[in-house]
Amino acid sequence: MSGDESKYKGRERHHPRSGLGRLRAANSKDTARVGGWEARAEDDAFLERHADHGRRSHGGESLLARFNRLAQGTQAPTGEPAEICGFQGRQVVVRRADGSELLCEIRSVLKKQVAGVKNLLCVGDRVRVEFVPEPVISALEPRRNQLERADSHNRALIHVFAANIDVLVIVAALKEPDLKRGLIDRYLVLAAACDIPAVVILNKADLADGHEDAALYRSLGAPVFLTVGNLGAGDLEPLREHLRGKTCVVCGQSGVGKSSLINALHPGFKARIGVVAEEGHGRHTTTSARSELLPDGGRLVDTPGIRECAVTGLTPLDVALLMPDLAAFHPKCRFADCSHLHEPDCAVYAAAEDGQIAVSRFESYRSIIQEDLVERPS
Ligand SMILES: Nc1nc2c(ncn2[C@@H]2O[C@H](COP(=O)(O)OP(=O)(O)O)[C@@H](O)[C@H]2O)c(=O)[nH]1
Ligand SMILES: [Mg+2]
Ligand SMILES: [Zn+2]
Repeated sequence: MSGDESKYKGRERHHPRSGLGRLRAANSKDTARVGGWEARAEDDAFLERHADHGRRSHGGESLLARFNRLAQGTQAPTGEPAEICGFQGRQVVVRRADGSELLCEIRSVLKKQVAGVKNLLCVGDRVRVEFVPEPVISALEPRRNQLERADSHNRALIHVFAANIDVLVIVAALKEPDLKRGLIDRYLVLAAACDIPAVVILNKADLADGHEDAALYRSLGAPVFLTVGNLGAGDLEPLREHLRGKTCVVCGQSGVGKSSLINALHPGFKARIGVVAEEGHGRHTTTSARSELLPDGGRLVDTPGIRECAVTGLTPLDVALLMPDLAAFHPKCRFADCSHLHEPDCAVYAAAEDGQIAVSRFESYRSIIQEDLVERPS
């Protein structure tokens, strides 16, 4: 057995406290957070129910389905339709149909139903606003999808980063900083887990040849674009065409060229990007997400939570099945629940050995299982 395996088995040792204790501790931290109402308003019964269960322990119902049932249960949508584009303290910033922004309170009956997730509402949510006379969010529209993952501080809770997303835009640099294939693979797993399409942008194509990597990610079904962001060159036009009018969540390490690409794709948007970037110095924006309207009618969603790249809240089997190249070999393993780490007659391991699965992909899988899925003390 490898030392890595013993690390994985050691997950219980990292939990001096019971699941219930961890939930309570996380909750007490939550109430001190900036943006107070985003914290859950849960009760003891909820804590009891969730203490010893995994993330999807909501009676078998996905959180998306649960949110949508809740949304449909809210009163008949009579208010003005709007879209959540940010948070400010305890208030919600919504964008109205004319593009203007409005600070809203949230009707207290909605606040009470937050139990079970870290944040009920998120950027991208479609809501109804009533004026009483101050603007109040009075009803929620069902979500098409949501970008979610187990909260890194309390994995019994789900953190929803954004809703109604068309595409997760994964930006990586081929060089400076070096290409982080493990990061691309983690974002691909996240997108797959949330059933959101992803594209891979291999930027700084002027500094290194990215054709082999482009072929790898294309073979996984992701559209790939090789770009030179600072010059607006490479596959910029096909990329612009692909993203036109879409709601995009852009993710990737700092310095890979995200801002350069956004400016190249949307000249004139620059000023607003600058504003968003400036806010980043404050404490507030570390927990706050924003959605900006793009000139082509799309949305650019910046959600700080996604900068943390660890995959959480999935089982090793989930991860293997969400990686299409590994999943293709999984049924040929001797054991149906093979972790592909140490079992005999493992078809995935064999495929990685003889080059049918890329080394980087198998390495990403192993490191997700052995690093990300192992809970650390918070
Ligand atoms: N050589 C090269 N440099 C780039 C490219 N795209 C961006 N840069 C530079 O990389 C640095 C980081 O870019 P930036 O857009 O701020 O990255 P961000 O942190 O992901 O938003 C800047 O100095 C850019 O000029 C590219 O395609 N090639
Ligand atoms: Mg930037
Ligand atoms: Zn296997």
